[in-house]
This record gives sequence, C-alpha cells and structure tokens, in this order.
Amino acid sequence: MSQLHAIAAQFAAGFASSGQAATAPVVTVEPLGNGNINTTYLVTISPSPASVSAKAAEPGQSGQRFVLQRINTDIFRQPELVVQNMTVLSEHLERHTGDLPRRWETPRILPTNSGDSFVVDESGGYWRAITFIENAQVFDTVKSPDHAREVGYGLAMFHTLLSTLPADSLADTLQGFHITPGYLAEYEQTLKSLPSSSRQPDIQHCLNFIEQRKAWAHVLENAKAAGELQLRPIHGDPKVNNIMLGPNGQAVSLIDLDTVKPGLVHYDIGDCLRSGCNPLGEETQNWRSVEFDTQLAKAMLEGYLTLASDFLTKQDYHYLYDAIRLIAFELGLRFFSDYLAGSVYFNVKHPEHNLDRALVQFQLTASIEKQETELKALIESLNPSSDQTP
Ligand code: GN1
Ligand code: MG
Repeated sequence: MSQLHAIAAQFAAGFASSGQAATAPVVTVEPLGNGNINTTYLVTISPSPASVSAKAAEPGQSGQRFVLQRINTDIFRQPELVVQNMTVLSEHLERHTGDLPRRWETPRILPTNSGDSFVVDESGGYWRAITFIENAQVFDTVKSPDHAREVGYGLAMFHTLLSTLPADSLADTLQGFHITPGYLAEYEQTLKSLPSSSRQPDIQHCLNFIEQRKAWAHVLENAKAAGELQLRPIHGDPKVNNIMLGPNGQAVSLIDLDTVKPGLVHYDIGDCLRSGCNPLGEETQNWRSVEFDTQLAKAMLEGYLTLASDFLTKQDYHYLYDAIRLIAFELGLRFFSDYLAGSVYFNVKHPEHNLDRALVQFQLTASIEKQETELKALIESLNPSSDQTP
C-alpha cells in the first residue's frame, strides 16, 4: 500500500462509521483542485455490499468519496485551530440551516478511525479529512453573468449563515491574513536585500506599482481602527473556484474553510470579485490583456446583495470600491513579495511563477482603477439607502 493510501485508510473507517459505508477499503487517491498552499486529494472507498443495495450506489453519487488534505503547517502553524474553527462552524450551521429555501451544504471534518482530528505521518505532516460535496462543480473562471450572480449569492449565503455566530467564537488561524499594511511591511523588509542589478523591467514595474499605492493600502485597516467597519466571521478565501455550483447552475457550497475566521466582509467581497471578474483567470500568461469585467461585477454584486443588503451598513457600502481594488492589489503584493523572498509561501511551478501572478493582479488593479467612476456608480445604484436608488 502506498503511503497516501495508508493515510487515507486511517480515515476510511471513521468515514464509514459516519453512516456513509459499512466497510471501507480505499480504492483510489487522486489529486484534487489546484490550491496554492495545502495538498489535496480525493479518496474513493469501495462501499460495502450492504450500503450499495441500500443506496443503489453509483460512483460519485453515493457518498463514498472524501477529501484528504495535507495541511501546510509552515503557514497554518496551529492546524488544530483550523479543525476547531470548522467544528464550531459545523455546529453553528447544524442549528441554523434547517429551513433554507434551497440546497446548501458545508464540508465537515471527518474523524480518523480512532476518533482523532488528524493523522500525523512519519515526517510530521498533518493530514485531515473532510466531506466531499457530491453532485456539484467548481470553475476557475466565471462563465456568464448568471454564473457571476450565483457566485455572489453563494458568498452572501455563507455570510448570512455566519452572521449569527459571534466573530470571537472563531480562532485566528492565520495571523495577519488580509492585513495589507502587514504585507507592505514584510515587502519593505524583503526589498532591503534586493540587489539593484536584479531589477529587470517587470520587477521595476511591480516596484513602481506598489510604491504609488502605499499610502492608500491602509484604507480598510484605517476604517476598521476608526470603528467604521466591524469584524465578522468571514471565509477568507472565497475565490471563484471555492464556490460550488449544482447541476442547475445554482451555488450550493463554499468550500476550503481553513481561513474562516474573524475579519472584514470586505476582504471576502474583494477576493470574490478580483477572482471572478477576471475572465483570463489568475494563472494567465498574458498579463497585459487582463481586464476587470464590470458587467460580471454587476451581476456578482447583485447576487451578493440579494441577501447581504439585510446586514450591510451604510459604511460597508462606502468601502466596497476600495475593497475590490485593494484585495486585487494585496494579492499582487503578496505574490510579488513571495517572488522576491524565493517563493516560500505559494506553491510554484517555475521560478518566475509568482512574478507572473503578481503582474496579473496588478494589471487587474489598474483595470479596476480605470473603471473607478463606473464601479462607484454601480455600487451607488445597488445601495438601498442611496438617494439614487429608484
Ligand atoms: C491561496 O491555496 P489556495 O489556492 O486556496 C491563498 C489565498 C489566495 C490564493 C490565490 C491561506 O489560496 O489567500 O487568494 O492562494 N491562501 C492562503 O490563488 O494564503
Ligand atoms: Mg484556500
């Protein structure tokens, strides 16, 4: 048995005892998704004859698959807090998702065969398992305004469900996450050791781009410090390929819950829009052609506000444009800093990968800035307390 199969097997009986299958030999362990931090696999176990006849099981339809992840503990230094937050979330949702008008599912932690939350392998790697949302799909880019609307709706559903959970019941699994001034400070530190000889044009472009936006980059943290924006439970990473759609095209789940923690909903809204309104996607090689699609943003915000207008304040609306601009800029800064630091944070496929990714996010930021007037007018038109609302 390979090491991966052996680790998966340590969750398989726990999975079985959660009522999904009676016996559980691991059949396959396959890479899943394209996350930049953790390593993720989809495990298929063979259902017992009893559960096959009881559920008329078909592959992928009978719940005999689960997700296995190796947590990157260089980044999530207290993986037990990640599991703790997911448990708090599951318990909260169990109490509050009873009467939803449409399908909505949230991944849950699966225990090991001996009832623990993790398997620690021989080299100290932390492995955990979670349920796989069947009968749903993810996409790396948004395909249509309808898709955008559902992505927005899904994020709002998640925020709405969490809005009754006190933010301080969640631990901080990743300190400094989305605190742009913190990323700027790290960047400035890294810059000190950058030899001027290595400043090729693309690097120089990134340096200038950041330099021109340094003062503004404090905008959300300043608003938080001034009490204009409040901490709420957030997802932290609601990029478009973390929002699953069911066969009818409706959003059914928000996955990848490691960064659920107290934060500003603005981080989530910004992340959702910067990922969903970039039709070329964040991995494009063609950064000069990157554009922010304001029509998709309109649909996404409309979908979001279908539910979120119930809890957003006037100040929240006021900072929406900055949030959209800032989270694209912040991700560019994070990629660029990591490039300069030798790509120690984000997984890379080649040495220039993080530089390429930074150029994409900065081009997206520039496109957002070019459409500032249009975007602000759009946000204003969607704000129920605005004078311009018909
Ligand atoms: C990372 O690993 P993944 O792809 O789910 C990162 C996000 C970035 C994203 C960019 C914990 O998420 O903040 O937006 O890459 N997650 C963490 O693709 O830093
Ligand atoms: Mg993630």
